[in-house]
Formats: sequence, C-alpha cells, structure tokens
Amino acid sequence: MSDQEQPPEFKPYHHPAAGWGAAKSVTGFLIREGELMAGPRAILKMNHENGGFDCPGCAWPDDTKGLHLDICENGIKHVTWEMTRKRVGREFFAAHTVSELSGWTDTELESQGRLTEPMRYDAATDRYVPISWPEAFALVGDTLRGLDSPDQAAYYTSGRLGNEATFLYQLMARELGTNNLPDCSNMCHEASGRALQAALGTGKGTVDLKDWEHADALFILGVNAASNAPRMLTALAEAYRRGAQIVHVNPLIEAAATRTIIPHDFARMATFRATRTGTLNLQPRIGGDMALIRGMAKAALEQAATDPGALDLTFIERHTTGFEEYRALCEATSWEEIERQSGVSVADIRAAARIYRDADRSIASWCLGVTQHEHGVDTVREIVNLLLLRGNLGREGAGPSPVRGHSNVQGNRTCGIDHRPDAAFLDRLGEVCGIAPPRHHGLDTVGTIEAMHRGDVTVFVGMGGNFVLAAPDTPYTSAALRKCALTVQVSTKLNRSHLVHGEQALILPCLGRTEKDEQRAGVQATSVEDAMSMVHLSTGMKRPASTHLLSEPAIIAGMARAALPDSATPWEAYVEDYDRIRDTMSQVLDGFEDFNRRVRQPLGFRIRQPARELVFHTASGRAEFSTAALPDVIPAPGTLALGTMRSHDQWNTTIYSDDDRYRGVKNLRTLIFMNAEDMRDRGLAEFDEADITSIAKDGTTRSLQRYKVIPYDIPRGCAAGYMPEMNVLCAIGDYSTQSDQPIMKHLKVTVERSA
Ligand SMILES: Nc1nc2c(c(=O)[nH]1)N[C@H]1C(S)=C(S)[C@@H](COP(=O)(O)OP(=O)(O)OC[C@H]3O[C@@H](n4cnc5c(=O)[nH]c(N)nc54)[C@H](O)[C@@H]3O)O[C@H]1N2
Ligand SMILES: Nc1nc2c(c(=O)[nH]1)N[C@H]1C(S)=C(S)[C@@H](COP(=O)(O)OP(=O)(O)OC[C@H]3O[C@@H](n4cnc5c(=O)[nH]c(N)nc54)[C@H](O)[C@@H]3O)O[C@H]1N2
Ligand SMILES: [Mo]
Repeated sequence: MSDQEQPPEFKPYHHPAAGWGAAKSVTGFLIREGELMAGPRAILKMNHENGGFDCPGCAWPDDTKGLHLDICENGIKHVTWEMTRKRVGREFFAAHTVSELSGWTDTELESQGRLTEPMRYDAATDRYVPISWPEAFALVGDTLRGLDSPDQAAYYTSGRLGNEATFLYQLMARELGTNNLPDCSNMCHEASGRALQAALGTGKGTVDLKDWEHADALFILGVNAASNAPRMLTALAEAYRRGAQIVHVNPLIEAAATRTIIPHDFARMATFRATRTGTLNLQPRIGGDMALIRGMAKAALEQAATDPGALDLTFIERHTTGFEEYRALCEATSWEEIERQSGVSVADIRAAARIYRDADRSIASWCLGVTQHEHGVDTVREIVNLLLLRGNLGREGAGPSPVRGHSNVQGNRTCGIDHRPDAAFLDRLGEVCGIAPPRHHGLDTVGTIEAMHRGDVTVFVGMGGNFVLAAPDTPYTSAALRKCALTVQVSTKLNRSHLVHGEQALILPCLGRTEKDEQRAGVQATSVEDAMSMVHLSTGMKRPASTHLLSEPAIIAGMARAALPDSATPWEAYVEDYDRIRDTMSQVLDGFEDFNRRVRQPLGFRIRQPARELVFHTASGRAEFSTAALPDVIPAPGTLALGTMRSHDQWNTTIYSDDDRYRGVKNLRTLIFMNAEDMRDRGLAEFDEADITSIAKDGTTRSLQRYKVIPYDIPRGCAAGYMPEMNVLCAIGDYSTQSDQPIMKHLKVTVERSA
C-alpha cells in the first residue's frame, strides 16, 4: 500500500470532479485489494430500496427517486476496504509483538485485513493472544463490577454503529449508571447541534433531499463535498442545470465548487461533458464565516429600507424572537470590521447578499469548516439568523442543512448517545426499560481523555473508530489510554487504538455492515439515519469475514450481561431478534412510533421534525435570533491559522493512499498548504521542508518537523494540512468553550524552514 518510495508531486487539478479520474482511481483500488469482482457486485447491492446495505461511507442521503446506482468513488472504496480478502488471525498476533507493531505505519496496520477472533493483550509476551467470547465478556464484566463508581468507565461511539446497537449501548451504560458516552460527534457537529437546538429547538437540519431539488440558492460552507460527500455533487449539478445559484464559501476552492461529471451519469462521462457545480466562490479567511454571514445580513437589512421584499417581516413577526436586537447588532457592526474579519471584500459579500435576496428559497449547508472553531456555535446561529430574515424555514426548498459525517452519526444521537441527555428522554427510558438512569451529565470526548489522564476514568470501551488517532493531542491521549486498567476496542480492522492500550486490553472483532447477520430469528437488518433524518434498513449479504465474528448488538449484550448479571433487560432476547429492540425503541424515542413497520417501507421513513412545521421547542416557543459579537479571528503577526482536513484518499484515520487528487497532490501527506506570499515572507519555496509549531491557548507549544510546503490558493494568514497526522498540534485544552469541540480547523501556528 505504501507509496512512500514515490517522489511527491504537486500539479493543480483542472478536471471536473468525479468522472474518469474517479473511475481510474476506483479500478486501481479494486485491483490492489484483489476485489475486482466482489467489489462491484457488492456495490450493486448498496443503497438499494427493498434490501441491500447502506453505504458505510458518508451520511449524505440516498436519491429520492429510488436508489438507482447513486454511488460514488469513495463509497466503493469504503465498501471494498471492509470486504477485503485479507485476514488478521491469531498467527499474525503470535508473530508480532505489540512493540513491534507500534513501529508500523497506520496504513500498514489497517491493510493487514479483517480481524477474525477476540484477542486479549498478554503483558508477559507483549502479544495479543486468543480469548474466547465468554472469557472476554467475563473480563469486561468483572472489571466493570469492580469499579468504585460507574462513572469510572467511558463508552465511545464512532458513527458507523447502527441504531439498534446504539440503543443497546446507551442502555447498558445507563443501566450501569453513567452518561459517559463520548462520541465522534463531539469532534464534528456538536456545535451544529447546540446552535440549532438553541435557535430552533432541534439538533438537526430541517431540510431533505427534495428541498435541495427546489432551492433557488444553495450556500455551501466549509465542506469538501467532492471527497467527503461525493453524492452531493449530483445535487449541485442538478441545481445548476435548473438555474439555481450555488455559492461556495471556503478558504480553499475545492473541486465541488467548480464542475463535475455526475457520479452516476455515465453517458456524460463518456462524452466528457461536465456540469458546473458552483456560480460564486468566496474565500474567507479561516474562521471568517461568521463575519461574512453578518455582512450578508447587514446588506439584507440595508436593502430593506427601499425594497419591501428584502425581508420576510410576516415570518419574522409570527415565528421569531430577538429580531430588533439582531437588527441593531448588524447596524452596529461596521463594514470595515466585517471585511477585515471575514477576509472577503464588501463587494463580494454584497454579491452573495444579492443572490440571497433574489432567491425565493435558500438552503444553507455546512460541515466542519464551520463547526471545528472556537465560535462554531455562534457561526451556526448566525447562519440561522440569515435564514430567518427571509423566512427560509419550514417550507419547501429552504432551511439549514448540516452535512453530517459518518453514515450513522446522526442516528447515534437520536438513539441516545448523548453525554447530556434531556430529562424527558431519561424519564421515558427509565419507565419503558425499568431502569433508573443517572441524571448527572457524563463526559464527552475531551472530558473523557482528561479524566483518563487524571485517573478518574479507568475503563475505556471503543465501539468502532480509532480513538487515539481521531482525538486531539495524540501524545496526551495516548498517555491517557495507557493509564487505563482496561481498554476494549470493538473493531473490524487492526488500528493504532489496539496498540495504545490499558493494562488489560481486548480486541473484539465484529461484523461489518456488508455482512450477513444471522441470529436465532433469522437474518437481521439494522437501521441507520442519514443527514436528512431519513431512517431505513440496511441488510448485509456477504459471508462474514470469519465464523467467530459477532454482531455489534451481540457484543454489547454479552458485555452487558456480564456486567449486570441481575439485569431485567432481556439482552439475549434482543439479540435473537432485532425487531424486539425496535419495539422498545418505538416506545422510548420520539418519532419512532410503529418503527418496525415504517422502517420496512421501501425508502424507510423520515423522523418527524417540529421545527420543519414551524413548531419550536425553544425557551420562547419561537425561532430565536442570536446576538453574539464577532470574534477576532485575525492571526497575530508572524502566526498562521491552520485548518486540519481530510485528503481525497482517506476515511478519517484510514489512509487509502498518499494522494489527494483534486488538490493535485501525489505521494505526500506530510505537507502544509500555504499562501505563496506567506511562503515568500519565510523564504520558503515549493517542497521546501518546514517545521510547524502550534501555540495552544495555555501558551504551550507542539511541533511537527519536516513538512513539505505547497503553495496554494488560500487567503494570506491561512494554512491547511491533513488530519490525523496534525492532531499532534491540537492541544487537549484547545477546545471551544461553546461546543467543547476541539478547534481542529483553527490552530494557531508558526512555520519556519527546517534546520
Ligand atoms: N471520503 C471521505 N468521506 C468522508 C470522510 C472521510 O474521511 N473521507 N469523513 C466523514 C466525516 S466523519 C465527516 S465529519 C465529514 C467531514 O467533511 P468535511 O467537513 O468536508 O471535512 P474536512 O476534510 O475536514 O474539510 C473541511 C473543509 O472545510 C474547509 N475549511 C477549513 N477552515 C474553514 C473555515 O474557516 N471556513 C470555511 N468556510 N471552510 C473552512 C476546508 O478547506 C475543507 O474544504 O466527511 C465524511 N465523509
Ligand atoms: N485534526 C482533526 N482531527 C479530527 C477531525 C478533523 O477534521 N481534524 N475530524 C474528527 C471527526 S469529524 C471524526 S468523525 C473523527 C473520526 O473518528 P473515528 O470514528 O474514531 O475514526 P475512524 O477513522 O472513522 O475509525 C476507523 C476504524 O473503525 C473501525 N470500523 C470500521 N467499520 C466498523 C464497523 O462497522 N464497526 C466497528 N465496530 N468498527 C468499525 C475500524 O477498525 C477502523 O480502523 O475524527 C476526528 N478527528
Ligand atoms: Mo465526523
């Protein structure tokens, strides 16, 4: 897999997104994985109405017209990655000590293939050795029962976990007595959830894909859609074809902001006819989005003096509160400040405002470029303010639409993964399940790491994911995990989190989403919720990678039974037939009434959403304008604002190759994209090596050495590079005080030539 021997290349990419480059890349990938046949055959079963499995990639919804081959290059890669023929069995672990494996690259670790049986760390030999499932569960159960307090354990969720397993997982944690449920959402959309909850009384976006088909204007902020939500390209191209305006807001002009070959539109691919996917590009400085949106709102308010159609005053009066304060705030914010803080000219902001004014229906969509900041919550609320000004809510073709990450990260939260659960949910959970859920808040991702460091949390359970690499401050997080008495990783592939472990450690291998899940009542399906609140069933059909794998619900039930021997929860019965889990969920969860029937409709069902119907579960019962001051996001002299992001050939901590096709990079990940003038100031030329030093909020510094500098079209004062390598630079204390999210898109750094 490793391309390290190849020299790095950088050549700006001028082709449309998707298209032949994608086809070529997929073919090469399938050949390398030895999956040229099984891969494509499986993909035909993916995202299908009436059967098939949900793509384990991103959370972008399936096509509303039926699920005809709405697939993408990266979806194919994710599926193939899971379906590899390679295996990591007991012989592998017998042949390599953990210390030896720690010297391997992450790509080498993951590319060993699928895990096949439960393994326990044996300190005497520094190796993982086989352990039976009952023994593994007993180890977990004994350790949990031996804790002084249930809050000494934390239960992490990565967003692939299906809804049924999710429900059992949080039930186990709460029956044990803790709300310590950190999840990957603490690192991606916590800010969106908190902002939308405060403004609209819902933690989610209000639009669905049909709305995307009816919008006159789309404002797309801080997302690299061509790589991370590739099926959005279809929606963008179709919007362009019907004459919609598409405004991209991103310090980088990403591939999705230019043009595409619609991923499933093979006819056009053959004739090389690309469709545009953007009509205006704005390049704010890192963190400049809030000022930019404030500017658009200010322009709308100014326009209203002479243009009665500029604002929807009826909507504002009927459904909102706080408008006058917001108007005053916009008036008080000067154009100079807006221009300086956003890094976008007043003329360009006015152009975007004009597009907003002329559109009857607008959607604003955003991802991590907006959320992983100190002021992520304020920025999302500013976006909502702008939407409210023209009544872009609760009607077709309009509203907020955050782009979620992992395929079921939204479903995880819906089904109870929340370290700050609300009282009504806990009441119902307690009543229906006959438990007494703890009322005090639990720990999130950063809180868990700090607690492990202090010794307050001694058991860490990872339900999927690769915690040590995904989390900030890699050395700090590693030290925290090493202090644990027990770390348990439920995984499909070998990764770094198996090597950075507690005194005792377990690797519990599970079925992947593509695999057939047979239980006593027959083949089981699990449900997932996409980024637009559609819930549908996913049924794996591939023969499991090993006969020793258990499903995630079975693993959770096994741990729960061992830890709670007297539990009245019917753990075994739940695993025999997931319909029984769904029956319980339908009693506990809002919007899941008649779950078993509705989820079996061809396209599943959409969770009812009050804000969409202009019913607001906010303090005032109305949609609330916010009035936060603009933050100062201008880098101090000599420093740069650094955003960490994904490359094209990557799934979070899984690196498929060292290429980033749309950004024109080959064979290189240890790089930093910089503005050419910032390079010149530092005497740096393309491919020169530089040391990057971050300055944390507490003044401490962290460094990466010998990163290659790539000149890029990015505003002055801004720089970008790749996660997870750059997580070393994000101090554990550098999280937002608004969302508790690590500020992974806004690290303060200095860059200088390597010695
Ligand atoms: N192929 C693939 N797909 C994925 C993933 C993957 O790793 N690989 N990960 C999944 C997950 S879990 C998630 S959460 C999503 C993440 O999807 P994205 O949010 O697209 O993820 P990033 O790669 O972090 O890219 C963030 C984008 O924000 C921009 N940006 C940085 N700073 C700013 C800023 O201050 N303002 C604005 N407006 N933009 C900014 C960057 O230029 C970049 O385009 O993708 C999901 N889909
Ligand atoms: N600097 C920086 N850091 C970031 C981000 C950033 O933008 N910048 N983004 C953050 C975000 S948004 C996220 S979501 C996190 C990602 O954090 P995680 O979700 O923790 O990480 P992944 O890399 O997606 O996890 C990959 C592992 O999941 C396991 N796996 C795959 N499929 C399955 C399955 O079906 N079941 C189970 N049980 N396991 C499975 C495999 O063993 C694989 O090694 O990273 C965060 N970290
Ligand atoms: Mo994410």
